[in-house]
Amino acid sequence: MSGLIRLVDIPTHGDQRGSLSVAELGGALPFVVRRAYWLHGTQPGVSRGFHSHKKLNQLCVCVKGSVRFVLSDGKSRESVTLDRPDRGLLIGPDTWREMHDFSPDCVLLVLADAEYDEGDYRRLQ
Ligand code: T46
Repeated sequence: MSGLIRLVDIPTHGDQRGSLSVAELGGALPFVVRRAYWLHGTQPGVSRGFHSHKKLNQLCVCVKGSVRFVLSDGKSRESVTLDRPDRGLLIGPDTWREMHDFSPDCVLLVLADAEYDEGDYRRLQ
C-alpha cells in the first residue's frame, strides 16, 4: 500500500443474522462527521471526481458494489478498488481523486468533516 492510499478496516459484528459495521470516532473515524452523502446510480462508463480539497477530510466506504479510486499528490498516482462494506478509504486535503469503473449497483458512502463548500474544491477549470 502506498502513502497515498490509507485503508481502514471498519469493525464489523457478525452473527447468524448478518453483519453490522461501525464507523465511530476513535475507531475507524479519525474526525467528527459533519456531513454524509452517497453516490449511487452512476451511469455505465461514467467517471467522477477530478478535484482535490483544500481542507476536507473524508472516509469513503463502498457499501454496495465496487468503484476504483485514483489518487494523486502531484508526484505519484495510485489506484485502489473499494468493493466491501467493511473497508474505508481515508482521503485528506490536497489529494487529487478520480473515481472510475463504478459497478451498476455501486453505492459509495462518504463521511466528511465539514459541510459542503464549493470554495474548498480545487478543480481543473
Ligand atoms: C468527493 C467525491 C468522493 C452538494 O450540493 N453537496 C454535497 O455535499 C456534495 C458532495 C455535492 N453537492 C452537489 C454539487 C454538484 O452540483 O452535487 C453535485 C455533484 O457533486 P460533484 O460533481 O462534486 O460530485 P463528485 O462525484 O465529482 O465528487 C464527490 C464530492 O463532491 C467530492 O467532495 O471527494 O465525491
